[in-house]
Amino acid sequence: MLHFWTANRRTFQPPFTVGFQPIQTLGLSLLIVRKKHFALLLALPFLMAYSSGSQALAGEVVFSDDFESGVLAERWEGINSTRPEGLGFETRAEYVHSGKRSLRLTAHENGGNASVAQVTRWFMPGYDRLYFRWYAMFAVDFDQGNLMHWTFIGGSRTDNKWSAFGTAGLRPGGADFFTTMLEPWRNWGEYPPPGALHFYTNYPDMTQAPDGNYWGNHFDPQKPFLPDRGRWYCFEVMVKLNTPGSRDGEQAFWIDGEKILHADSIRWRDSEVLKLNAFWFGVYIHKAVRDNTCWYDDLIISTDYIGPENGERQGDGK
Ligand SMILES: [Ca+2]
Repeated sequence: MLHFWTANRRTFQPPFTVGFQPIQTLGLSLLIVRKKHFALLLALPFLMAYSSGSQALAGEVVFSDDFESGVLAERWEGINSTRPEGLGFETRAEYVHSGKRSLRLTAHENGGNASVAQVTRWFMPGYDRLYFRWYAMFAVDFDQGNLMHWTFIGGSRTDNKWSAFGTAGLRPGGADFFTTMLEPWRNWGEYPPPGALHFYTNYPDMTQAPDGNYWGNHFDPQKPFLPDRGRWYCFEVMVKLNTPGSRDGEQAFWIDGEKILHADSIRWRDSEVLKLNAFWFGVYIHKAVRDNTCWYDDLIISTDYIGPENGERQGDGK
């Protein structure tokens, strides 16, 4: 059995482990998105903020979407799926978290080749710390096999929104990009689908893989969190960029208001030219032998902790 590789280059003892997984096809997908939607992206507004419902929030809302109105292209860019029916609004009540609609992403069966459904949002020039809160549910029959990608947070240059895209397998240089993804990880069959949630992260101090590439390093909580299929969860991710010249960056995630992982002492960048400025919902399956669906609802991106809608089991957000 293959196991991910534990890095030992870190100078502190974090409550998580770091490793890599060999993902070689994501960059191709990103390049396709880039070319296909470039004209559309240029036509969209610079920044749009939306109602975050009745929830009282401490921070500035950078973007929100409850998927209740309009069409996807009004608020999202990089709308991309292997089959046209692979994404859209869901109206069946059992697959809607709030109101009458949610977002459905299906990575369709593709003969064992890669399959994707995704929507992307930029917020240029960007921020130094953001919280990303959303609700999501994996289909009751979700089974990605081994490798997949899920939710992406990226940092591009403030003068080039594309610099974090098409970067799979590369080590960031400090002034070009960084990326982190919250995603389920099966650890080659150790965990039942969809798997244990962790970060898959490309940052300047990351560890090189034996094949010479820089596949995302894993940030795994010591106690794995295994979401059930067919159930809504509240997910929240925080990324705090470091001060250039210091290793004081962080990343953390919560599920249903409970903090699962908080990593610190991260160097994301060496220059202020990199900011947090890209996010996507995506289901990317590396070897798609069946259809795999996720539903999403009630996304809020804010400068401060958000927490679950009902206010129960609120984490400290720090
Ligand atoms: Ca909704």
